[in-house]
Amino acid sequence: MTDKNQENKRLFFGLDFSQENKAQIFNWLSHQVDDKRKPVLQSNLHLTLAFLPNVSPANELLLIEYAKSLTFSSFKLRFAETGYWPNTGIFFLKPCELVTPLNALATSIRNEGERLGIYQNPFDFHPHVTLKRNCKQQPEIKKAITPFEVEFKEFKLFHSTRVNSQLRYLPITSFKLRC
Ligand code: 2AM
Repeated sequence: MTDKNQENKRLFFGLDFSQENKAQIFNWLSHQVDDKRKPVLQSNLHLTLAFLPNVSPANELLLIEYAKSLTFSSFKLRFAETGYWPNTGIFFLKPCELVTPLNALATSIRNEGERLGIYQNPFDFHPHVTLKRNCKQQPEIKKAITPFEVEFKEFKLFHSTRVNSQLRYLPITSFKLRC
């Protein structure tokens, strides 16, 4: 029998939203955005810091130790704008500005993933919250989202996996940011 814990995993570090923020985003998405494509699962809403595919159990432990050792400060992000990438069809929500601690946090984890030989991301860090994928054109927005601000006091390591054939992002561990 295969031990699931011993298999390589598709992981990523990310920022999670409260249930309240997820419901707020989803409510706006369901009522004010006109597009045939289904949105991502409400519970899956997050902002990716570093994508780490095919991680061995040994490397997972090293990543957790590394994340625990980080001492970045908490930060606030304001969300009011959306965007669309035609090449991937991703429709997303994005923070209004790239704040320094967010960039520093994402850069150090991405660098560590690279140093461990897990993944070298060919793209710069573009913070975004994916709302829909595979949109053939930019979804029509009937009414802009009511701007909101979130203070992020922690980041998480997620396991991207299928549960009952549905893609789910399951938090493995949380790491505190300095208040
Ligand atoms: P996303 O950030 O655009 O939503 C788990 O798969 C997460 O990692 C998803 O949030 C996903 O996209 C992001 N992701 C998937 N493949 C990626 C890749 N090749 N490079 C960077 N991020 C990726």
